[in-house]
Amino acid sequence: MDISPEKSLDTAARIAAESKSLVILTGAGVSAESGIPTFRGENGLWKNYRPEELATPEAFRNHPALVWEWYNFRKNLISEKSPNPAHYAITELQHLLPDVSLITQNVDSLHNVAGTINLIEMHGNIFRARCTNCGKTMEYRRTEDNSPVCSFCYGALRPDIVWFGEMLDPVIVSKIESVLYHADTMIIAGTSGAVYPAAGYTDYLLRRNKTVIEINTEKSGREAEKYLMLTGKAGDIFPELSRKIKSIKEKEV
Ligand code: BJW
Repeated sequence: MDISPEKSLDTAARIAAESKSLVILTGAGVSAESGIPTFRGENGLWKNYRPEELATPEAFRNHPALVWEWYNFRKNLISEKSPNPAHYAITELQHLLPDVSLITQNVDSLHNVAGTINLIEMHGNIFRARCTNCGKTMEYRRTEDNSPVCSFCYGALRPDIVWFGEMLDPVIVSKIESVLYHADTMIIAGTSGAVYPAAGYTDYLLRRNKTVIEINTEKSGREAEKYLMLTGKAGDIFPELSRKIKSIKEKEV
């Protein structure tokens, strides 16, 4: 049976309001309404740039200046952007519900700027760099230099981003595992589910009979008893969800 979008939102709000431990997984679609391009799709970054030429350790080994040029371009673009209503509504959910963790694949820092806590940036952060020699990580906002070096050991710096073929930081992995293990509900938003390991998290929860609510402008086509699709923009749906949860909580007291 097809239920109306409004009914789905009511159902999602009721489920989230009852959640003891909610995990939210976000992707590039959540920052799209801030004016940051997604990776895949019509206007996606990968339409004009090949991932293997820019987002792999081999690319950096072979053409470090080209890779830095691309990251400097994106840093300049991102630093002019602000969080949108989806980012703020997620922070609001953390005030309404007992336990809300956020795992983001985004590297743009916008969840941070919106004040979200319990935040796991699984693919790194574009405003950080890591030394390829001594391994130190540091905040790195400069965008002028296409061959920056470490101020401690003069080794070459690289963006502190997880590229294709690279393992995630084991500390981050164990935090993610713990959050996913304890969650009774997951909201997955603005991600195509094309990249692992994040793409496997939905099934991990569904296999354990937990509820998954997806927010995306495109229907996923996924079918499962405890899976609910909310089709639309994250910047419209998250604030509406938050309003509905607030009203449920107010009626409870
Ligand atoms: C909206 C919207 C709006 C739009 N509102 N929605 C298992 C099987 C096969 C392969 C692998 C596997 N395990 C690992 C791999 C290899 C690889 C991988 O997954 N490859 C796939 C392509 C198949 N994974 C890795 O290499 C990972 N490492 C790893 O697992 O190590 C162990 C290992 C290695 C090798 C082999 C086996 C094991 C690391 C992945 C790192 C990904 N890094 C990137 C690039 C960083 C570069 C940078 O940012 O500068 O991270 S890839 C890129 O994709 C970026 C994103 O975080 C990530 C996910 O993209 P996302 O967020 O989903 O964006 P889009 O554009 O795809 O989707 C946007 C969505 O939003 C769409 O659905 C829209 O409809 C929607 N939308 N507007 C709501 N307003």
